Amino acid sequence: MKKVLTLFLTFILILQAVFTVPVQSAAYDIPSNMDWWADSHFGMFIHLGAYSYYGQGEWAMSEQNISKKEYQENIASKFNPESFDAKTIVDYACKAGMKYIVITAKHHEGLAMWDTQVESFKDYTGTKLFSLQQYTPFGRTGRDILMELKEACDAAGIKFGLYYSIIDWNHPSQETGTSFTTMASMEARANYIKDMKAQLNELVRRYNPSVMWFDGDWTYNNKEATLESWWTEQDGKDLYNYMKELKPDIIVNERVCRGYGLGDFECPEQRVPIKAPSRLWETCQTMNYAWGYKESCEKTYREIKYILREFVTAVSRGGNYLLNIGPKGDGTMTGGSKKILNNIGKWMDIYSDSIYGTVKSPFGKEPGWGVYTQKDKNVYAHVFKWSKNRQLKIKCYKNKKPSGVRLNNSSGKKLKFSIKNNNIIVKLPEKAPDKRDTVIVTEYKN
Ligand code: FHN
Repeated sequence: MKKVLTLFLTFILILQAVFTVPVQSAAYDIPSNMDWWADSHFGMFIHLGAYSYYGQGEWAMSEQNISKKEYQENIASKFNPESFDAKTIVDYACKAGMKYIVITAKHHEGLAMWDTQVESFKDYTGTKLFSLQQYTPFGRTGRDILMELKEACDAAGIKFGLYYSIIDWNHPSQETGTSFTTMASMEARANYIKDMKAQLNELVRRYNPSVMWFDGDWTYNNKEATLESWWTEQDGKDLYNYMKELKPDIIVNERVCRGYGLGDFECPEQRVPIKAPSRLWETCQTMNYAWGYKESCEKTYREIKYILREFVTAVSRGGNYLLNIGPKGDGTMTGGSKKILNNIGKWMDIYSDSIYGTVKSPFGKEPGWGVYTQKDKNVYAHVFKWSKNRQLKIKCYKNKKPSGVRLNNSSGKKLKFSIKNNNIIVKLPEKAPDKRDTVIVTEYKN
């Protein structure tokens, strides 16, 4: 009897598997602490530091060979982001449809954007802590930018994350080289790692970030190795474990030591990989070829349609998109970044259900006209190129006939279609409702 019952149940399960299509086919194994992250697909990156005051990008110190003394006396000591307005930034992020923000707590220049108490992070004279609060005129305000941003994120219901650079051009343990830092000794190395962890402890205790986004981890890649290539894969593993001890559900990127499959997600930079990584991933991107505020790049904002399509393409390949803004030295957002965020927001107001909670395209090959995303019983066709003959060929999902095809905008206009060789041939309206990306949804009943 037991055998018969088991057989019957197996038969029911098989029937279910065959006839229940399409269902949400999770593209990757998603641990529960990352559900929100994988569903949201869209976040804001903020690069803000003393380099924002200088206005020549966050690499200026290294690129222009500026000494620590010069950098700190002429640049960092004048950095005063007094017009930083967390609520405005969060409003822009939310209107654009972003669900999380990651801000630089410490970039390669070494300036801590919070009131760190870790003693070794002093300025070049060794007398003052090299932080926004202790070193810059902004300290007089008694404000805490990271806390303001965190609280604004909490109030808006979006997540808050912090960026932290492993290399540090200010810390006495390191000599600033080209894109690498040279560690002074094994003892200095051990002490720096200890102190870095103390800073991370401060950050987690104080701001309870949902994401910890590391960078500046590449010294191991230096051909002229410095002190056993000073930051190693093992250091990356230790750092990851340390972060999880501090906060078990924190999400940590792969740059605890990139290239070794560490961390919770992979981080391609300024590109959407053609072949999507085999685990969760996020690409970070600039709007204008600059991370930190760079005056000369204020004229080089990319066209919104390319940013939008890149974002959608990342999602269609199963990724997240972290789009950067580089506020000016006074902390205000640039006009160019506001415009782009507003424009993306207008598109998201109409089409965001083809983004949130979706998984990557169920079809291997991308069509010539755009890309696909998928959620539950819907397959979304993101049409970048509108065909002149008003016909669009969409693949049938699992060889099934869809129950309906419609424009995914507020009109919800049903579109006529026929099926040919496992393809849905859709009759398009004459004009694309959105030339950048019109979304057409194909729905399947079972
Ligand atoms: O060197 C940095 C750069 O300044 C910027 O912060 C980007 C953002 O991903 N990451 C580094 C290079 O990988």
